[in-house]
Amino acid sequence: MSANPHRYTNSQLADIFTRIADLLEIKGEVIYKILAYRKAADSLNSLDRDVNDVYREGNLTEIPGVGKAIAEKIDELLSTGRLEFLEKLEAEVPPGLVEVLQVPDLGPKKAALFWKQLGITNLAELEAAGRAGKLRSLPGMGEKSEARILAGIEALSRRSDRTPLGKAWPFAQSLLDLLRGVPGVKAVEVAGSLRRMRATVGDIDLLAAASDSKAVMQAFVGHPDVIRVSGQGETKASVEFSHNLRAQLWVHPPERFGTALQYATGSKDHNVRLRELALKRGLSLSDQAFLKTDGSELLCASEEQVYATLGLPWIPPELREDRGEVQAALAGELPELITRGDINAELHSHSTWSDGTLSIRQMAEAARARGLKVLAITDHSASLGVAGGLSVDEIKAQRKEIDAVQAELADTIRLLQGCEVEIRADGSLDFPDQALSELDLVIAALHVSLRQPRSQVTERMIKAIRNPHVDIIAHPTGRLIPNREGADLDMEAVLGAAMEHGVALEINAHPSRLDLEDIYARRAWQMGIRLCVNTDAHSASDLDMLPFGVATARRGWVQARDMLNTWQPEILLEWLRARG
Ligand code: DGT
Ligand code: CA
Repeated sequence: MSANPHRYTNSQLADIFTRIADLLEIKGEVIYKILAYRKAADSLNSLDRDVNDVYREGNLTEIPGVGKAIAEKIDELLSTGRLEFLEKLEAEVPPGLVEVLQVPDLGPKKAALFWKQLGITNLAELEAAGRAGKLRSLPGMGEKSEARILAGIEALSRRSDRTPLGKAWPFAQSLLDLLRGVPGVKAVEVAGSLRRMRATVGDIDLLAAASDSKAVMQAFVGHPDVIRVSGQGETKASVEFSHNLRAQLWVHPPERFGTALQYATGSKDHNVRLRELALKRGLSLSDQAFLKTDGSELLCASEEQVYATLGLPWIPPELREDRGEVQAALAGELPELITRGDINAELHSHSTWSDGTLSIRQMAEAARARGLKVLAITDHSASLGVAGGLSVDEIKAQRKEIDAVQAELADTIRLLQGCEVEIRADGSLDFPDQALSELDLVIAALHVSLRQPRSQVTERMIKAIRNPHVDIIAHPTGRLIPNREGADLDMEAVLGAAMEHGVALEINAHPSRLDLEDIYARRAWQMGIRLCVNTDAHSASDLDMLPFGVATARRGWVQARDMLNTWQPEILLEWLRARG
């Protein structure tokens, strides 16, 4: 079958629907339409197939969240390269307002207010209005919120152009698929910070093993989404895609692939350590081979051979940051890192009771289908109005539904009723102790007033940790990658309190969070603090974000035993019961 004339990647289509949702929201469209576009965007982002293939098969409406109206829009884009609906919308709502939404904590309502009251249509105009003190007198604004917006604009301009892991990873997989299909290619791998699973990456580094580099180079620079070829030699090429995404490909003969992959995976500092070890053995290690003192080369087809030549076991890429991994490897003390397969439980998820997209029953089935044995439904508490937080009465009603679904699903999965309880600005929790004590699991979280001064926000967090009903602190800093910095917590103090009160800390697996960060995860288990990794799922596909959280845990040297989610259900339940 022939390819459709206009190719879009899944994430490019998702971005278009997010843009539509943003514009509609600024316009003041009814919420369900906006949510439909956001849902379609989420779904496209987490789709495990190329949308162009699904389109050719005529199965667009089988993509979750893609109904007839959205399928027609995808059809129009893929067949014409344009979307009339979006063009009309952009004629109505200034498209520059979408970039205004990038300012931390500035939502569509505010953007609409600035536009309608002051005629502001882009970020530069917003900044000028803020500097002229024109924002403070608008309804719901004040001097403080004006200053916050200016600070937010400044933070945006400082923002690095790194790409979130959650965006780079699926795109890199699609590149790998393309390159694997090229005749003569023996192997293709991701390298660089992406293989090390850093939360953000500067670029996508790819490596191919092939005796002849021509065909694979051609396929790479000829990728339909490439907007610029920034460098091309015989064995190396660099390209740019839209959204400031850059990638480079090295091609090496198969017999040198191990050395090349090891070099390109880095990190630079890890490589420096390896070169030092090589020198001690009378070898010099380059990006291609070991060089012996007699001038002859020692080639390694696999990474294992590179490490073995240095007297080391293979070191998992997530550890290669020069944080003691080479010393540990020399001493035979590398940790046995946690894997996806160790995870039995999802302890943080949302249903339609608050802002999730699936019913409790649907969430339970989705979790079960992914091999989980325990699922905690932890909808938001009342004060998080934007997320449809639950009142104490609603929590009671929800318990009945959970019990009913549990009865239906019998022992195929164990359901827990929890709550993601808001830590209010003063550190008190949203629910009275009595209500908390009736839940199986209490997760406390910061969502609002994140910009409090360090001492205040730290004290607030510690107050929540001290509450005897709190079992887990969700996404501790509240950061959102790439746009929102987390709260300025004194992490030493927070970790100290978590240790003292036996509260577990979450590594939120969603690629826009990855919070707790790797270095604090490592510090936490060293202090004896329990960790857990949760997807914070609002949909079935969110559950598939788990590997990003597991990778962050691995970067923190976490082993299965450190993590609540790996425990057998009875042991986990016993731990929760004992905490009251
Ligand atoms: P990024 O892209 O900023 O997220 O970080 P990386 O680690 O992917 O770094 P990048 O893309 O500059 O280079 C990819 C790998 O190539 C890096 O991890 C190690 C290797 N590399 C690059 N430059 C050097 C160097 O000057 N010395 C050594 N030993 N290795 C290098
Ligand atoms: Ca890189």
